[in-house]
Amino acid sequence: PFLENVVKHPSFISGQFNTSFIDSTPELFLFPNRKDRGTKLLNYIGNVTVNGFPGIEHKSKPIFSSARKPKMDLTTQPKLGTKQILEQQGVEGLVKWVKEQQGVLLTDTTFRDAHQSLLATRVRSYDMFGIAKESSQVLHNLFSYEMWGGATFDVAYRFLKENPWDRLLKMREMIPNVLFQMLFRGANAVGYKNYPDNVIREFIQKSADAGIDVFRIFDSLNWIKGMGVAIDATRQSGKIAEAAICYTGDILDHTRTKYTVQYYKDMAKELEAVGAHILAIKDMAGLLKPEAAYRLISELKSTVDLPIHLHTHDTSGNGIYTYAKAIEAGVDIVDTALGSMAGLTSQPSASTLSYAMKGGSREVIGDVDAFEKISYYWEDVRKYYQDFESGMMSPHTEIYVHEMPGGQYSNLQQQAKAVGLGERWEEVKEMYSRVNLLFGDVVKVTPSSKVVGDMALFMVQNNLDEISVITRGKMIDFPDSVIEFFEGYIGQPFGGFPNELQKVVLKDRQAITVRPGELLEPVDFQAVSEELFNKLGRPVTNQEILAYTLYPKVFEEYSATEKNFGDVSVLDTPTFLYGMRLGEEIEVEIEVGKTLIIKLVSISEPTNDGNRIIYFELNGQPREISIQDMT
Ligand code: 3PY
Ligand code: ZN
Repeated sequence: PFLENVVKHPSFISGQFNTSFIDSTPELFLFPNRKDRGTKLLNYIGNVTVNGFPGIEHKSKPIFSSARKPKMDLTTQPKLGTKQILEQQGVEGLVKWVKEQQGVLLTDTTFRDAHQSLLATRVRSYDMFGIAKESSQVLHNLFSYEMWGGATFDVAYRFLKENPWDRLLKMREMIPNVLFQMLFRGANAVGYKNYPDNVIREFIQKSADAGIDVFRIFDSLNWIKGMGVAIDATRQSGKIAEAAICYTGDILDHTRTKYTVQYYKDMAKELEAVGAHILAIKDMAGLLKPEAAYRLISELKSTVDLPIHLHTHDTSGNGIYTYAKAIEAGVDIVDTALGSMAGLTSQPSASTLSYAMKGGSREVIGDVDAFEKISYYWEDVRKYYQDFESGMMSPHTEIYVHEMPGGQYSNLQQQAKAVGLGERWEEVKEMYSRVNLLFGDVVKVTPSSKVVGDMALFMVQNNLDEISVITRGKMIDFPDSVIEFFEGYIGQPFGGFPNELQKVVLKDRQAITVRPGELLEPVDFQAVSEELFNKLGRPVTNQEILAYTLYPKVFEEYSATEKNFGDVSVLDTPTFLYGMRLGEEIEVEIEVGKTLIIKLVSISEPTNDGNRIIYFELNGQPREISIQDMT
């Protein structure tokens, strides 16, 4: 272990050490406590069985049937796809190839936005790995998989207690033939606030190294200045910069004059000028109605020379119709999810769109039977996560009024429940649209949508309205995100801030009008690496340094869980979320070829100090674990 510590130490790796390195670097002698992995997992399982999992109703584990998978030979190489086009012909070659397609290309969002929008981002790597090879075999015609970024980075560490970088690396191994795409929030990276420029650059480079090919870059206020560094970093890394315009309002509603066709055309031209390889229209709330889609795509096609990639959410039920009109107008790529993970706040279904376009002049590129087969798997897996469903059962045209992004709906609902406003969800939604107007009609997408959501929760909770916010504002401590927004720390909204409200929120704070990245000191990664090394008492990777830089507290909590429970990502999802039933036996593959057999034998009544003894069998040997009952 000593040698391992030395060679993994950041100073050693960077060559910044001299002969006194060993004497002056006492951390080298901190050897990881290799507590037996089996015991750690028993602790996790015992704990979830007794105390439950946050957000899951605490009850005996339901019996789930195992997820259906298409039978196929997974040892044969999958067919070549867009990844090979990028490798062989470069970014320009790939862009040219996209433009030459007569049919419509698809991005599959099942691994990212679909579950972010339907299941509060809770789908675990385990379930993705379970179908990755099959997907690679039969979905080889996709333009890309959107499978990383957005909220998945944070949620993986925070709630799923797993490492999102491992997800990316393993998926890359299992899907070598199709481009991987991530959602990148411009200067906010995969977080909720602006980060220094060197963090943005480093994150993009490391994501590219780990397997991301297409970076969909947006700014939550459509502020192009907030996107420049990310676009440049993507180009530097040799990957595809897909710059996004976030769509809001309604271009065909002549009473809404802020976000017009001209506004979107101007933005598209600017994005082309700053180096976009592909233009995305990111309709994060599903507000782009069919006729508006036809008009917008037609206009953009004659404005820029870039392929156009359309993203929508099907909340209103109009998603397929919107795509059909966009396809008629010449859109190149659209985002869909597999049927069982599609619809409502998620993307429209790949198979539905394929059938809709059959026989026309522009068919969907892809095998509809393959979409169906892989969809069965997700239909079964989705059941594990039933407690994270939003409860939305049917199309909601009210989206055209509250304009809430699909990816936010189920998360904000969870947040509302967490602060005791579960019963007042209707009021929260209505307040969301009122806050939007109060803020001057802003683009709402992470993190600006979070600001609007936080303010809506805050106003409902404190019984505030538009007038009392201003009249009583001097006495009110507004949520931090709202203060940061009015300070200009997530960028400048189109048309500026509403002055009166800004003054009330900021009190004696000063607002900035420059790009926050110009003011933020670069992060000293060497110093962060040493800090983290000292905290964790073990060598750290560049990926961990980045995670800690973005989310210090979340990453520390994740590391503490990992220390106590080991790598819990190896557990199947029902066990991870519910623990085990009495008498149940499970198999856990902790590494290739190493499987643990775990049986839950019995659970004692609580002792005087509130602990329960859990009796397991681990590979046939009796094991006892004591767990504090916190229920
Ligand atoms: C995200 O930023 O996570 C989104 O999905 C925005 O739509
Ligand atoms: Zn989305």
